Amino acid sequence: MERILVIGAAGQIGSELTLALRKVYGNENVFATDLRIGPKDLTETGPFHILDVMDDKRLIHFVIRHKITQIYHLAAVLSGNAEKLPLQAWHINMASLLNILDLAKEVEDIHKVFWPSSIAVFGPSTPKVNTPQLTIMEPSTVYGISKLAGERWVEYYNHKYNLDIRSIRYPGLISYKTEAGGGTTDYAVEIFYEAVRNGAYESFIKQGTEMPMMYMEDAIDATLKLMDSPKENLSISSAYNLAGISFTPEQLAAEIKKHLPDFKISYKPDFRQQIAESWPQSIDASVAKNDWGLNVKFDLAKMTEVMLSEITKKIKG
Ligand code: NAD
Ligand code: AKB
Repeated sequence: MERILVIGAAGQIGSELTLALRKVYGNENVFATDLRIGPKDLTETGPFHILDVMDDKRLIHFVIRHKITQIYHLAAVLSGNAEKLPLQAWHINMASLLNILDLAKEVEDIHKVFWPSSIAVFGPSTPKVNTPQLTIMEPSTVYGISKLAGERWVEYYNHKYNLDIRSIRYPGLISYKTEAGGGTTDYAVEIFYEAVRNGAYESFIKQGTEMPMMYMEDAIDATLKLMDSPKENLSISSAYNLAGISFTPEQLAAEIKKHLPDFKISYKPDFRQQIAESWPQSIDASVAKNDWGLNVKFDLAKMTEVMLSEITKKIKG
């Protein structure tokens, strides 16, 4: 029987991935943990504990006491926040991952780990269009450097200790349940809230800046598919490229206008513009498609329709 620990469960991905894992493995077998209390549907449908991933002693006690067999480690400082406190972000992102990798090495019951990487592993010298799985990687942000170093550590532990740690380079994720956690792609979530609340949005990303994105339902489906695949099908032992949809702020605004004709977008780029410009515009995910059947269902139109209708329900009741 699988017993799953989700770390960072109250965040944008964790608040949805935990519920999806509970559907598969049973509510009582999926332990949601975070530094902060999670939303009601997390705390009321299964175990929820306050746990700091940096506290390695409590972490190992928790894993042994609850007979954990799989870990999903989602806690991290994202790109925008990381630039404000680079050394702190580096420490949190790397020390937490190394805690988990070492736990997987030491505790025999743990037979699978998931840790997300990001399109932030790519940098200004990477080919921008249809970025291949294997290419130049010279990230210029502390977040990207930590994700690239993380990928190398994941591959090292997989090979050296014969472990099964799996990873995906998520693009910017778009969802309505939990607001985004301090990244560069957050504009593409904020825009929907502001469109519904005020009919207008001031974008911190400039017109013409195309970035790879994905609707959360597709990202959760991809994560479950990767984690469920037989190990022998996986040709990548670091992190898989993942691709959903690519768009610019004005393309997203035009799609929103189809539902809210008076919606207005304006532009006031900040420090995150430079981060966005260092990342790819689109990603080649053919290896993920071949190895474990990545299948994307949401295009820009379908995603916009769902986001607007769910956020309208959330805000206006
Ligand atoms: P988020 O910021 O929304 O959530 C992270 C959660 O981790 C938060 O709830 C936070 O309270 C918790 N946390 C922080 N420090 C902790 C600690 N010391 N101990 C325990 N919990 C702690 O982030 P997210 O968007 O859900 O991202 C999850 C993972 O996916 C991260 O590794 C991120 O880099 C990666 N990722 C996210 C995206 C995206 O668009 N959301 C894209 C690429 C990669
Ligand atoms: C961010 O913008 O930092 C994240 C990511 C793409 O990793 N959404």
